[in-house]
Amino acid sequence: MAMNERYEPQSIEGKWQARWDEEGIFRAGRRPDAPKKYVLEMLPYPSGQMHMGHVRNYLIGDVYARYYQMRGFDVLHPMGWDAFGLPAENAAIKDGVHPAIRTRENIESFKAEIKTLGYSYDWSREVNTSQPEYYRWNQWFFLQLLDRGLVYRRFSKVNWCTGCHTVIANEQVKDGRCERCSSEVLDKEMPEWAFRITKYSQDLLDALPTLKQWPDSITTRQRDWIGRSDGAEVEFRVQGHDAALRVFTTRVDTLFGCTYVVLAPDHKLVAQVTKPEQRANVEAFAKRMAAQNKTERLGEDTEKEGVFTGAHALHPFTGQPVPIWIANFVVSDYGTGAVMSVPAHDERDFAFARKYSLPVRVVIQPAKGDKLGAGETLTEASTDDGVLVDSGDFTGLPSAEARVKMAATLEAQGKGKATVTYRQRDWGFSRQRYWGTPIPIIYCEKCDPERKGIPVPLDQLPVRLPDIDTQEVLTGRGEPPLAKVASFVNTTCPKCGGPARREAETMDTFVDSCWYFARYLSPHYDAAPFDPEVAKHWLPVDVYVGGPEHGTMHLLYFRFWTRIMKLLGLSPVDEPVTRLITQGIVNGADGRKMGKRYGNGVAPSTIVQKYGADTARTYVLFAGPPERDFDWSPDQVEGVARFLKRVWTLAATHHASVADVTYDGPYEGKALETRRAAHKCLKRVSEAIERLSFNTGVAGIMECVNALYAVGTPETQAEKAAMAEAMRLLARILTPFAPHIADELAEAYGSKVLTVSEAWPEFDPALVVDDVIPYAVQVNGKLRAEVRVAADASEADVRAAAEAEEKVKSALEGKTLRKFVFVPKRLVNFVVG
Ligand code: ANZ
Ligand code: ZN
Repeated sequence: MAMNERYEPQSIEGKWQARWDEEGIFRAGRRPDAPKKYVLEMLPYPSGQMHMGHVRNYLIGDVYARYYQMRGFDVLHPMGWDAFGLPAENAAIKDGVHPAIRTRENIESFKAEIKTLGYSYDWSREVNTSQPEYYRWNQWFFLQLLDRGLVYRRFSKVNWCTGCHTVIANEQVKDGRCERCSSEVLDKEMPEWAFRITKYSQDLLDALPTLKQWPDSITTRQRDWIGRSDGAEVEFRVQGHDAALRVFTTRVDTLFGCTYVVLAPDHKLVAQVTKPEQRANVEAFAKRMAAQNKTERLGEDTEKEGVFTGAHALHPFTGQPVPIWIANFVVSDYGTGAVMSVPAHDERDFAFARKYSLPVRVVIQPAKGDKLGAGETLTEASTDDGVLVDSGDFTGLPSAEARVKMAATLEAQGKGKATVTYRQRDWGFSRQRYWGTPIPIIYCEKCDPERKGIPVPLDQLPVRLPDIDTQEVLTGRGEPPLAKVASFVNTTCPKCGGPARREAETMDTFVDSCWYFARYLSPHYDAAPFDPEVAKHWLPVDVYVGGPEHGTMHLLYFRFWTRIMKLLGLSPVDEPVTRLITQGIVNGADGRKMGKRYGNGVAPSTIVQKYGADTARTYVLFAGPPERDFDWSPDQVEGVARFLKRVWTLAATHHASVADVTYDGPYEGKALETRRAAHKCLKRVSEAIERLSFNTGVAGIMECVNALYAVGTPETQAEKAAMAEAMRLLARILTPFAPHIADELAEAYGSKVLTVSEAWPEFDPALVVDDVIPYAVQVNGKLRAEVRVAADASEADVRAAAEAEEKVKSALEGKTLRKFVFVPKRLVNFVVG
């Protein structure tokens, strides 16, 4: 077949995409006996348009999917839609378009755009989380978890916007006011549904070291997020009350240095212990704290402040009374909501003690160096471990040992114990929103007067999201939207058959993304969320690609969920993903994150239309290592377009004379050079893909093409055969990056099959040994030795090799080096005096 002289991506790309579709080349399960690879990218929220971040995300997965397919694996590479969520609902509040309609339209246009880039998706497994076929399983999971005590209803503090009359997210609170309407935001106690993820905190933490192929930055963030803290609880009795308060401390060794204790302003003991003369003060302070946004209140730069309650607590060991304060820096939902303050050994406590003239008592002396003076003379807290002083029976013990002994003594006396506290909280997942999964709960006044909630029987799932009059229901204020839909909320009680009301709240969309990766395995299975037999084959996901911003929420939630799925006998594994790749940000040409905010966006469609998908793909992969950010460069896009044109021209120029040549060796001279260029490229690209360095892979192909141009027109049979071989190899090497041009070249050079179904070629080791160059080694211009080093060795490498030669060593001995001369690829000269 003759080759067009000009590279016209627009005329070939659609054709190959259609061929891939027709042949079903990306269907998983085509090689049932081959080992599997499950390659996955985080499923997108279908906003109207795809941006470069998406393009990059999917490309990283695509390179692996195609590469592994060529490596002989049975590859699963699916795509779907995180279709529920706020943006569609907020848009509906603005313009009245039903979220379902908008979402459907968005999916259509998003999908059409994705398709222009030639990704290797198995579309037969497409999943849409807003379909009852999908979300009914969210409801099923909810009921299973409820059964096992892993879902519960709790009261918790939420941000309540006094203008919108609704709960808003932390991110929507700006300086204590609502981002949308600027009204005041208050902390409010509201009932909500929560998953008991903290039951798995330790397990999620313990398994982090097994995630060997996750970026350290992500596992570190998860470790911090879970925030295990080993310490002790210590009980202080309240003077004159039949009450006790418990503090949590990580430094029980400093217990004798405690000179006051502090309760959170909303601690339940505050009202009980506060003395009448302090009540007004305390109440005013607590009220001010309640009105303050928590993140602000706890900010590092926020001035520490508090008030005395008038009450005293009794030190558990000495019986001495210490004053009880309340202060802004103690939070009620960490530890026990109360702290023992040790100003001599804690910076925060020290500043507070100085501010309010509270005593400072030194109980830890540094193990080495200067001793601390009396508490009154300190200018700062001494926070390191050391040796205990003035600490009763524990005096003289090192801190670490004291912690163990003091906790044991407290426990023996019934005054405390060693404990572990976690920063991680349970996952509150109910939302006052319409566009999400209805929570399958019914409230019946007769059977359930406490409003605990009666589960919807399993055979009544799915609880379908009702159609609504958008204008009437989605107002953005007041009750959850579903509460306004009478046909939905009014139902009958599953227990007594009497009138009852449905739960009007819906689930956080993070529930949807907890298990979608398993739904792809059997997307239409209707006996369970997915077929556990099929899951045995495909799980875990081998490669997962997504943004690092999901380090804690999604990536922690789905690890939790995978454990749940194991518990339910569905998942064969505890951990969902073996290798995690977090891609860097695509910045605009101005170095700022590409997007609407800075008006520096480049639409993928314009690049595809102007240069073709292969250029868009190759450029994005070439622009930097997948995990690093890069700045968009129009010049580099042009450069990559020119490179692909050069590939084409090379192939087209030699096509007529070399494509049909048969020859059986030997190869030398130019022919050998041609083969060496191709095989070295193959080696380099294979290694680059394995170690996630796609940019150097592309660079390797560019160099190879330059080398093939440099050898000139093939003349002998050997040269022609070598060139034809190089072109065939090049086509296959290009497949993960620029698959359309790859298939076109392969076909022109005689291939009858799609490149992705061909094996990834093996390089010939004999052809990739690096060239070795001899260097003359001189001392003061006189030849002393010759060293042979790799052609690309650096000056330092050559010098080191030269200095290692015996003859050179002795010539340099006792002399002072004045100068070192380096002539690349020829000689080095040591000038000594
Ligand atoms: C006495 C003490 C002495 C403390 C000392 C530290 C140093 P992490 O490591 O983050 O767990 N704390 C405990 N509960 C608190 C709460 N609800 N709000 C604010 N602070 C709280 O921190 C544990 C330490 O934070 C605890 O140890 C306690 O102060 C404080 F030389 O107790 B420490
Ligand atoms: Zn009832």
